[in-house]
Amino acid sequence: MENQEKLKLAWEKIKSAASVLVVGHVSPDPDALASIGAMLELLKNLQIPSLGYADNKLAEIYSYIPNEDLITTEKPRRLADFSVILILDCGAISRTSLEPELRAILAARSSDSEANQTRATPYIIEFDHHEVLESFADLELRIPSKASTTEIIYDFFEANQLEMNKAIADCILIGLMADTGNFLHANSSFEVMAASSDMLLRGASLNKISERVRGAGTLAALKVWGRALEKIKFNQETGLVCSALTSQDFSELLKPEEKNSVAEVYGDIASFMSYLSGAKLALFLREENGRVKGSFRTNSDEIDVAKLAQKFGGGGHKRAAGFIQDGHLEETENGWKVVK
Ligand SMILES: [Mn+2]
Repeated sequence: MENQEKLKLAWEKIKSAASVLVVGHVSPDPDALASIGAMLELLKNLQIPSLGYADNKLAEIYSYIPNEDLITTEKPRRLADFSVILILDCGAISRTSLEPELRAILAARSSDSEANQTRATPYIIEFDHHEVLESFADLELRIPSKASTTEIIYDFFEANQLEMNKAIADCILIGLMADTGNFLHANSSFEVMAASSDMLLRGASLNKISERVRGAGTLAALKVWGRALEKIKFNQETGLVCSALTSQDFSELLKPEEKNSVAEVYGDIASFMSYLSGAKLALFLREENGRVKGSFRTNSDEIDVAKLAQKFGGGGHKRAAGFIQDGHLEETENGWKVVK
């Protein structure tokens, strides 16, 4: 099925739904929350009962996203009661933080004999711009060439000639700006710019959004930037630029309550490092609760960091990807290594 047909089928399913659960990935970023926010706005206008859900949300820094206050971090109890489940920006079923519940629905379905398809089960729709790891949705709108999930949501509104009010325009622009680093990254395509200017025409607040999406924000975040840049290492031969922050760095720099407020800067630090003259690949590492998280960035067409991250059990996009490993960091002569 062509994407255009899929976008229309998604609308058929959504508009006739009795209730819709809208799910974003665990520890949601602005694109995930804005994607949920846009769909909740549509459902509100249709007067279809809906619930937005994303686990481990950092409420205090994302309150500028429309409908963010409607997104709960409390696990929805009976998934089977929803007629449509919309999964946004998740990359993989494990990123929904509803994996066992979703797998139970899929298993119950396949155990129903064909003659006995009486059980009503939710219709699962996925909108995502990450590379595929596993297909599980009934309708999968996975378009890795798109800069953000909100860009796919824009196509969904366009394909079905749905009205986009200011809240929806703000949401779509937030996802576009966040996932392109305020239009600085190589994924800022012609389509991204065209969709963004359309959102401005519909009243989206460019200044407010760029301030919120881009700004280093807090003093704590600036301290994290400072330490990360101070510890930078660059290998001229391989073109790898890397930096790392250990638990000790964090305890020296931040009060415990400040830690959540800086979660947004790590990807930005990796992106910033990738623009170093002569760099081909940037890697930013950090220790968090006995694990090491890594963020890869590249501006080179020859490097696919999604594949690189997969080698470490992670994933992402061609130019931006990440992974998590158990262990801690040890500094070596040329860089850092993860020690279990
Ligand atoms: Mn995204």
